[in-house]
Amino acid sequence: MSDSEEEESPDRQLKLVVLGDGTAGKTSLAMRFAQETFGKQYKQTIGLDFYLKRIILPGNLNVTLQVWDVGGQTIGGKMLDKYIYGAQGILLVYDITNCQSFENLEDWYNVVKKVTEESEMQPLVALVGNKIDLEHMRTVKVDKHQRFCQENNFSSHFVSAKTGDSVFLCFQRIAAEILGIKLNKAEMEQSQRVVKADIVNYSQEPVTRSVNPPRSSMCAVQ
Ligand SMILES: Nc1nc2c(ncn2[C@@H]2O[C@H](COP(=O)(O)OP(=O)(O)OP(=O)(O)O)[C@@H](O)[C@H]2O)c(=O)[nH]1
Ligand SMILES: [Mg+2]
Repeated sequence: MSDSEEEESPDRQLKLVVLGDGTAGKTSLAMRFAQETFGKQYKQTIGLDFYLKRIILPGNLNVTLQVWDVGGQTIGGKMLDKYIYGAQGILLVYDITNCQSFENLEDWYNVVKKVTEESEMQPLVALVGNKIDLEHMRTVKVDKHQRFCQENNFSSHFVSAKTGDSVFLCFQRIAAEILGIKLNKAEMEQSQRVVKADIVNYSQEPVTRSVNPPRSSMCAVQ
């Protein structure tokens, strides 16, 4: 028996970089995805954190996702370019109840464009509206989100790191898209069901925000 019959194909590795303002929920999203946990207490990310998660895509393809969770305060800092460099996927995350966090994604995206303009491989960029459990407090209209996606060819996602709603699906879709794999409806529904089964009684308390003062005055209440 030859070795090749026994060997599994090696895992594909993808570098995904999660960007966006402080308190948008980047760490919560990464932790929900990689560890299936959520903490209500805000703990600011200083610099960078990493998470690893192995997923299986259709065709029995093992993919290890390296999630680079970048602190919201790194914008304007020297290290941000280095964090973004070599990413196959960028998640631009905002809080649907905080329109400033949406408006400021323009600045984050400008840094991404600057870092990747010279490189041959362009990363997939995903726009992720987080905190959809707080739909009643939404200030960023879905229209605005869709327009931003269409104008820049982003893939579009709405999630709740708190309840887990669509979190696995979001990462799965991004990985599949990067690797050129088409997910069928049944596969997408399946991953949504897996996550929904985890949902337990989280109370809906408003989140306090104390960081990221406005960088633009475009943020009118909708
Ligand atoms: N209701 C609700 N709260 C959330 C959700 N995601 C995150 N939060 C809360 O929002 C706050 C900020 O979340 P973090 O994940 O720490 O935010 P961050 O984007 O990593 O912030 P920085 O590390 O400063 O860049 C915390 O209190 C979280 O519990 C969500 O989906 N729904
Ligand atoms: Mg964080």
